[in-house]
Amino acid sequence: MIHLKHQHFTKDNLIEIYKKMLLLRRFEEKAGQLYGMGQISGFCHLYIGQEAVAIGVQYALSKDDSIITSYRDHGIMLATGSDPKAIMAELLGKETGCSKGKGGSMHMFDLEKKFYGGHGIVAAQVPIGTGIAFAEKYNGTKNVSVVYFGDGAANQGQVYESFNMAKLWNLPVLYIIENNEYAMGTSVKRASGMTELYKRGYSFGIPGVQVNGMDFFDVHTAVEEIVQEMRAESGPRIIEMKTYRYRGHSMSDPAKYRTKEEVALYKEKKDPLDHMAHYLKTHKVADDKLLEKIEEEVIELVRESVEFAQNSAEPSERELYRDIYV
Ligand SMILES: Cc1ncc(C[n+]2csc(CCOP(=O)(O)OP(=O)(O)O)c2C)c(N)n1
Ligand SMILES: [Mg+2]
Repeated sequence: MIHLKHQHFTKDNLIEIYKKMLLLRRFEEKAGQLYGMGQISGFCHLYIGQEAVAIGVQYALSKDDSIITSYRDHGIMLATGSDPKAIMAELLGKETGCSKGKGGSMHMFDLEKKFYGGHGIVAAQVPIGTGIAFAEKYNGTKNVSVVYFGDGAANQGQVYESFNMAKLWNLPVLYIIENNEYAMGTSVKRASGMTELYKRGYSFGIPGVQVNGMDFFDVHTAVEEIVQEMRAESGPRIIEMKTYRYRGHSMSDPAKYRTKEEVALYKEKKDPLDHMAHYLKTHKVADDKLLEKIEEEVIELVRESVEFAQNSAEPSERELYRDIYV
């Protein structure tokens, strides 16, 4: 008997999920191209390879749960259902961007989707997201605050101060550690004495699990189960997602710290989109023709977002003094 991983989902759901994953991939590829053409400036960190994490997490949440992450934020923000046009416009520094063209790649924000950024300081989002969980608990909601951070960020001190308070007050915070194997050019093994990052909360009393972050269903199942538990009994949890970034850390990355074979192994054997496409085909949810149609629709969506961004104006000089503290 074939074990169906998608029992929860209708055929239309599954197609929508695949389409979203593909949107993250094609959007980021386009962002990379526009960066190369000089249309995006500053830093730009692509999410390619990690799509199953953001989409798997998103489908297990309710619209009232909040999300916060690092500078590698475009994919996670797209996953929340935020408008690709406003994200692309932000990348191009235009006034129609989600942060009015003043935040750029690392500082995206969408209050309506409860997406609280986009943070450039490694691990800075961890105490902020823990504070959001505090607010949810204080207000008596059943909402969860999802806090993404990387394997590199997992070695920052503020993470552990946050863990302590999260457990002390049993805050509804779900820490998602995206272990993509590298922090800039440093592998986890070169930076961490103990590399099983899901265990990092144990001494604080926070349970943790490790999940294959290259598989949508694995991610979704784990998050759904844990979030259900958290709504019944508030308290922090950790999920370590084992994933991989295909591109360089940022846009200038000599990539001397890993072998071509290692990257090829993930792209060719473990790719989350290939896995999903294969699953859809073998379970007769989609055929090649439908997958091609989805591809065309996604490319059109990305094209429209680029057109919108390119045709938008730059922020006016007066904007320099708006929405700032000084
Ligand atoms: C406090 C601080 N230290 C150093 C940096 C420079 N820096 C930017 S990203 C990064 C690596 C973080 O890696 P990881 O947490 O694994 O996230 P990933 O980039 O893999 O998503 C570093 C050291 C920074 N932005 N902030
Ligand atoms: Mg990393």
